[in-house]
Amino acid sequence: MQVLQEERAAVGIDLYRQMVLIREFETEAESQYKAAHIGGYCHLSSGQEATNVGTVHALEADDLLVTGYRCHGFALARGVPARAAMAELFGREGGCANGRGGSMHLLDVERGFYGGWGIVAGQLPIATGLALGLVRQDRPQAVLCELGEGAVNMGAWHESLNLAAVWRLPVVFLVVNNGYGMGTAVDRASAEPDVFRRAESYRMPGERVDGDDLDAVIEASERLLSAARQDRQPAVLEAVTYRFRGHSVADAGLAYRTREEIAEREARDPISRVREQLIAAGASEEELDAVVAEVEAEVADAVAYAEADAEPPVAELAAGMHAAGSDAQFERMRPGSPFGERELIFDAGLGR
Ligand SMILES: Cc1ncc(C[n+]2csc(CCOP(=O)(O)OP(=O)(O)O)c2C)c(N)n1
Repeated sequence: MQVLQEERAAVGIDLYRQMVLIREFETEAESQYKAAHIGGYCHLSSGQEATNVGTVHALEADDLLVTGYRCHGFALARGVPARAAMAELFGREGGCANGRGGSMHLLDVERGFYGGWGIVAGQLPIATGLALGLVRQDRPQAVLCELGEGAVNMGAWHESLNLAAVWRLPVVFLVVNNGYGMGTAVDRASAEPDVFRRAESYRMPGERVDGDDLDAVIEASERLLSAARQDRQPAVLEAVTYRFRGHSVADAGLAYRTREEIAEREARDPISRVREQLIAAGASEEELDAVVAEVEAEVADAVAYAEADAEPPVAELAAGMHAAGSDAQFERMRPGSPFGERELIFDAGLGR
């Protein structure tokens, strides 16, 4: 395992810990949902952990992350505490969105995680706008925007990639291709099922990576994110992976795929793959078992925390939903205001 050899054993073990945390968290979330302790929808990332952890590992501390609704794994990899994530699933005050978002809308702005969005492709214009914001503030960071392969036929995909390319915005569009958008296989929904090739239409680099190969995910993500930071080069990264569970906890996931297909993919579990690599590189079974035990305790603690936490008071339901308006905001938008086009980013964007 490259990470293990090139960096330090501790890094490889930490990445393994994160992957195990995501799996344990999701397994527990499924039970809690089935016990009706979690409301709304609940989409699990089990099977996709190498993509979650590898892409987020490639982010710098000040980079920004935006995802779709299958967001628990990305949030945990970005460092959102398991307690805050579980409490959010439970709709509690101590949740990372103060109980207002739920499973699909995890949020942690301090860690540069701008959500968790429930509308398919709704996160793309937000990520593109964040990237524009970075440029206008002269900040040398990048945005990583996750979406499912089912989102690439939405208008927001075309509009966002087009603007990202025209304005040279520092954003990497990470398409997590887990084979199915709900129950529809990618080649039944997409005229070009090789999703990474779509980047060509916008004259930006597009790459496909084995999303279950942690090293490969880290390598491609680091390279594309550095090009975004250094040259404002937007890109598409398609990570091919598989979701072990149904579309959401409410879906058994068996109506549109066979048990054999699922078993075949589970046999190539990305977590076992990393574990084998760590053992081959010198880690001991006991050491890795201890990591699993620690994570199990962490997830049990997160559930206990969420159960004990209070629900947000109904009277404060709308707190944090709307920013306070200001007249100045509208003044700036008046026709002929000094906020004319020359103030926008076009000079900076096209001059390069
Ligand atoms: C605009 C919009 N249309 C439809 C839906 C219902 N919906 C929720 S998830 C989903 C499938 C998306 O699949 P994909 O983008 O591949 O992501 P995955 O679930 O595989 O992570 C659909 C159609 C929605 N949330 N938003």
